[in-house]
Amino acid sequence: MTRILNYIKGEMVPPEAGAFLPNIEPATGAPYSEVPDSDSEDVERAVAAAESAFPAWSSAPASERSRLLLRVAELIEQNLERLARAESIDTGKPIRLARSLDIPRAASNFRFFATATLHFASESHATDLRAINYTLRRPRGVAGLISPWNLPLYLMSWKIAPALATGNTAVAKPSEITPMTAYLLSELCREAGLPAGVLNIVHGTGAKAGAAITGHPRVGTISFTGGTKTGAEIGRVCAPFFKKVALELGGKNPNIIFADAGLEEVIPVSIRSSFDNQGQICLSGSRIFVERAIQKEFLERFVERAKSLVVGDPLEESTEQGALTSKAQFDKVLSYLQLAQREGGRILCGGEARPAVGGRCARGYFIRPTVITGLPVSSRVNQEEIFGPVVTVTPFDSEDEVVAYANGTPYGLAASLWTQNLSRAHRLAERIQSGTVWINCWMLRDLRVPFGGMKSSGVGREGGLEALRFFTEPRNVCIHLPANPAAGSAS
Ligand code: TXE
Repeated sequence: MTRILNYIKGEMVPPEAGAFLPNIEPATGAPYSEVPDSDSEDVERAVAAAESAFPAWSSAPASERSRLLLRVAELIEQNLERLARAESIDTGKPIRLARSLDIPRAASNFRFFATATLHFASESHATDLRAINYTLRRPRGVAGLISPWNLPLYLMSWKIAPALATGNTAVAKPSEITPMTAYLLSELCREAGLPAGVLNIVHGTGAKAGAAITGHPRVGTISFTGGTKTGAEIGRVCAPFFKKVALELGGKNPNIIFADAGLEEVIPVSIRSSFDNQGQICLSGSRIFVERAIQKEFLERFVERAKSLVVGDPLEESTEQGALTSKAQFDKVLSYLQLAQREGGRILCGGEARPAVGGRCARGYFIRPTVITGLPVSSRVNQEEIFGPVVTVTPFDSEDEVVAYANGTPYGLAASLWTQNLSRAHRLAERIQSGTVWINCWMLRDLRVPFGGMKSSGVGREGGLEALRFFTEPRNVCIHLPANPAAGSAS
């Protein structure tokens, strides 16, 4: 059984206390590797390593940092198949998705920030003829990077790449539920020749290793992606230290479909926004609102397509829906399916656990794509993040009504809007409280755009310049320009 190791000061090391946790393959429900159960001792060593690497790394030419990060990107691409297979086994996601989305995106993250930093510039402000101000942007020191289990390498690299590119060093903690690709990444970083201590990866639980990072007085920058409740706890821990914190949290995203949208396009994209990665994407459109005139036709076509999705062994090429990533998540989603019935919902398809995925997957955490109607927008199922292959469909009659529905949850991460009416699209994009609004598309990502949530979906933005700014400290330098004495005497 593979024993995952921590990556500290350039070395692969076991946790100091020697404790490991089982790592479960969600498609089978069986342990298949072991992950370090690291504690504050391990985090202390990682922080010390990151601190001692900081002076050289932060003062190295940007082109040198860029070269090394581009090398990591290349190695990810060269190891695409191995990483995709590891991600699929660890998370339960279809290998096809890991191969086409997760791993290529991890390489793109490194490539993007390795080059973005070469073009990063800061502002200058001329104060009449009296002074020139310029903004000096310097790396902040040791960054703590904590990522979740739904898109493990994709989201971890989205934090590591900008932190390192701007000259910070880092202590990263992947989710204990999906540690494998972060472990493989640490080996690739060694192969790329990343100097010791620049990146350290400490594995373990949130309560122990995670809390040791967020509570560490010398880790001044924290970037976290995960659940809203955990985000609140991290905010509470970081506040007394005045840490710079970015929190990317949950979503309960509306997918709004007007009658003038062409269903030919709406249906396949809405299937993806509902069920890709078993609905375990913070951007999933889990609340579908359909204009009443087309509700019947939409439901017929959408449910037929949802029923036809191939649920199966994530390692099979034909599989479209794999397993949920953990037993805890599986139980959570099932509890919401029961709640939906208690709240008066009608389950049009799915709703059951463990469909006929036999063989080695007979004990895996599978749930069929589920479509529910008839629930009030105020129901718990429509208010709380389920994070599984479950969507609700609700009719609406007017723009005002659907805007109220869209904004009527504590979340504000992403929204999709389908219409051919351009004025309406702009009007609603402005009114919907959401960090991202997609018009006639979903998850069309550009790495340069600001990414993050409003309300309980988080604080701060990642992506492009926002990330480069987050990981640097702006300092204003004001140079006084005294009047020219020679000019004065001449007059
Ligand atoms: O995530 P956690 P959980 C949502 C989703 C899911 C729910 C709970 O609804 O059902 O959150 O998932 C680390 N200090 N999302 O509990 O706890 C943890 O080890 C420091 C949405 O599994 O948020 C892991 O590395 N770190 C989401 C990371 O936080 C702590 C993706 C995320 O785990 C910590 C995942 C602590 N006190 C879940 N406690 C999204 N936005 O995409 C935990 N961690």
